[in-house]
Amino acid sequence: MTFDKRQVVYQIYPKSYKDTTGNGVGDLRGIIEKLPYLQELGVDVIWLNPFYPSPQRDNGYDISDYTAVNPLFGTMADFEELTQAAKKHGIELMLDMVLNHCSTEHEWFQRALAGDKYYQDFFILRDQPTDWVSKFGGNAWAPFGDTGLYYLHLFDVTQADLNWRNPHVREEMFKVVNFWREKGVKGFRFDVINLIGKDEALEDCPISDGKPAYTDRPINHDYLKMLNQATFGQDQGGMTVGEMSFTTIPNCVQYSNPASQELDMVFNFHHLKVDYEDGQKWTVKAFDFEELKNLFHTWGEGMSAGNGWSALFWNNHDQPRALNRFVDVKNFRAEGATMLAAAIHLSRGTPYIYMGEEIGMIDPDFESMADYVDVESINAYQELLASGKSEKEAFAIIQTKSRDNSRTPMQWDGSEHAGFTTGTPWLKAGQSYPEINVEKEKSGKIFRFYQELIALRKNLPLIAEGDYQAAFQDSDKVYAFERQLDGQKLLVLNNFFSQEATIQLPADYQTGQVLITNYDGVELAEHLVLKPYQTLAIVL
Ligand code: TEU
Repeated sequence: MTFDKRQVVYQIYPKSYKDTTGNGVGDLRGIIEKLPYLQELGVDVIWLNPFYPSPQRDNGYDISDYTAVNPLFGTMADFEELTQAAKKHGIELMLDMVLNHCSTEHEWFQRALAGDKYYQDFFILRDQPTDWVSKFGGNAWAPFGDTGLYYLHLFDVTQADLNWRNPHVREEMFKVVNFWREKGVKGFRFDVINLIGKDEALEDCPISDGKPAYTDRPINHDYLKMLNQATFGQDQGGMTVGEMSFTTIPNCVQYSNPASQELDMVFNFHHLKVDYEDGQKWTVKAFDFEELKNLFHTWGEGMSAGNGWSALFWNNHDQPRALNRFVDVKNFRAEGATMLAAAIHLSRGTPYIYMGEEIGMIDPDFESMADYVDVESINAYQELLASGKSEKEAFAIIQTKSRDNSRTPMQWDGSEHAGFTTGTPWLKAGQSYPEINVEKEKSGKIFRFYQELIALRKNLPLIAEGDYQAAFQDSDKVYAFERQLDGQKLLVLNNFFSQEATIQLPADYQTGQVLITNYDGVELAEHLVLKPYQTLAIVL
């Protein structure tokens, strides 16, 4: 059975959600405590970022033991309790599987380093490095002890890429997934899963091609089919999503079309690069609306036509808050937050909400580099200085782009550290917490709007299942699309600007019914004026 398209996923960064022990780090019991809150919101699945034993060099994406709980976050008994308690609240868990690489502290790497040939074949070792660049800066190859060989690390030097060509590695990875399946887990998010299939002969990256030489290799699809068959493919229900780095529509159709028996859905990141100067992350640029609109349309239509399925999202633990990127947050925070929400929750795909998004959380306004913890940000700052930027310029870029922007503690109330911990938080809370927090939002508009959107998807098959078509493609302010199912139609209009925008509404929609909007007193008319950041959905 395929996954349930009415479902909505909520992402929790456990380290920053709720601390029940006072050690400044969020924990599994903190998530148990907040289950009633999540049920009230109406979400069906919670995706937990890695909570396994790890030196935390990349906040848990550097795993040293795949089948245990890091004592920082609690115990296996806490995890089992969380799974049971979540079910009682109608919520399933989705676990993060980091199968492309493991920590260099993992036993496999340690044994390999000590000379064990069996485990050396678990890693990608070469005597000649390629020119590949690590995503966290510098060359992607590091000396493998004193052997004269180099091991591949596409991420941090402490995250060694695993050799999926080795059947023993694949078996180990399948065992990991099955371990968690046996604990009752049916949801899996696979980290950078389109990077696991490396070519036999590794080659330098062609400079002209924006797509690295190790992404979406044909063999990657074979590995996903094997993973599916050996693990979650045997489950009823459940949900799987793959994180795809630098990917393409044809590949994503193949990854997620049910006929391929690979994954249920895919994340891609193209829409979150529309504020990159020349495709470079560590730059500051206003977002390009044309590019965003065109990307949404090409992906929406391409995935619809190919019967693929996308995970829809604005925020995650690797991205600065969308409100700071796409909205005049000083003047229109609530309008912008609700518009952004509708633009994906009414679209074709499965919506993901990143913790705090449902209360309109924003970037934290850190004042010094000392406030940042993220390895990527710290490396990038050094590289920016080395490239000739002044400290002030480099810091301004980190402030805008750092992954820590979304990793700050969840803002529960106006008390110290946003009600996240009674101790000292591992990462400072954002300065906005006295104003922006769950308690205050009870009388606000954003949380309620999310509740409505989640309920609509459950009640209207048109939203969950309908196909996707671009609408008003020429508009320079409004991102609009149509959904269709069995003769029923929905038009969704989203004004992405702080100025009004006019739309010539087709005759049939003038007499349609307003399904949802974020402003009061809407009258449908031929010349429809959308207010700043207005979203308006009309159903026929
Ligand atoms: O991220 C994959 C990835 O490609 C990142 O480089 C992402 O694009 C970047 O962080 C944005 O700046 C996944 C995880 O989500 C991330 O947290 C991990 O650090 C990374 O894999 C390595 O496991």
